[in-house]
Amino acid sequence: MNISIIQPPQVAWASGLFSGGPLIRKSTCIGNLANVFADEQAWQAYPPHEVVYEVDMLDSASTEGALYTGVTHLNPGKVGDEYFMTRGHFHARREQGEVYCGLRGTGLLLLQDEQGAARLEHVFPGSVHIIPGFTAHRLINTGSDILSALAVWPSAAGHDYAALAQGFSVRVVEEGGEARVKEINHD
Ligand code: PAN
Ligand code: ZN
Repeated sequence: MNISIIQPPQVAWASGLFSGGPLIRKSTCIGNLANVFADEQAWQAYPPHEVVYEVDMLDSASTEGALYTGVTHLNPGKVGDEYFMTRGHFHARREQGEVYCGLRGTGLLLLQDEQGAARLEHVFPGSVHIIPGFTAHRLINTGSDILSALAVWPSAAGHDYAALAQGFSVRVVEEGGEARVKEINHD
C-alpha cells in the first residue's frame, strides 16, 4: 500500500495568518456596517472603504457534518466612543455552536441568548470560548493591536444577521481610557 502523507494548512499562532491552504478572504468595511454603531454621525464621517475586519477561511467542505475554520482579524479603532466590532450573528441553525480561540490582541466576546440576556468574555492570546447553540456572538476590539481569533463552526450552521437588526443589548465604549459596558434598553 502506498499511503501519502499530506501537508496540512498551517496557522501562525502569534498572528493568526494561514499558509498552505486554499483560502477565502472576506473584508468588511465601515460602509458595510450601517446601523451597527450607535453614533450615526461618527460612522458617516469615516471613509466607507476603511476595513474594520477581515475573515480568512479555509476553503473546506460545506456538507452536513463538516466544519469550517476561519480567523477573524478585527482592527483597533472606534466609531465615536464605541470600539470596532464584528456585525455579530445567531447561526441560522440555532442549535449549532462554535469554538473561538484568541490568538492576538485583546478584546471581548459578547454573547447573547434569544431572550436578550448578554454576557461578555475576555479575549486574549490563548483564551478558549465555547459558544453554545442559541447564542449570538460578536467580537469587540478594546485594545490597540489587531484582535485575531480562530473559529471552528459547523459548515451547515449558516448565519442569521437579520435576527439582530435591533442590535445587541450591550454596547462597549471607551470612557476615560477604559472599556465601559453600557446596557441598552430596546423597549
Ligand atoms: C465567525 C464570524 C466572523 C465575522 O467566523 O463570521 O467573526 O463576524 P460576522 O459574521 O458577525 O460578520 C463566526 O462566528 N462564524 O460562524
Ligand atoms: Zn458564528
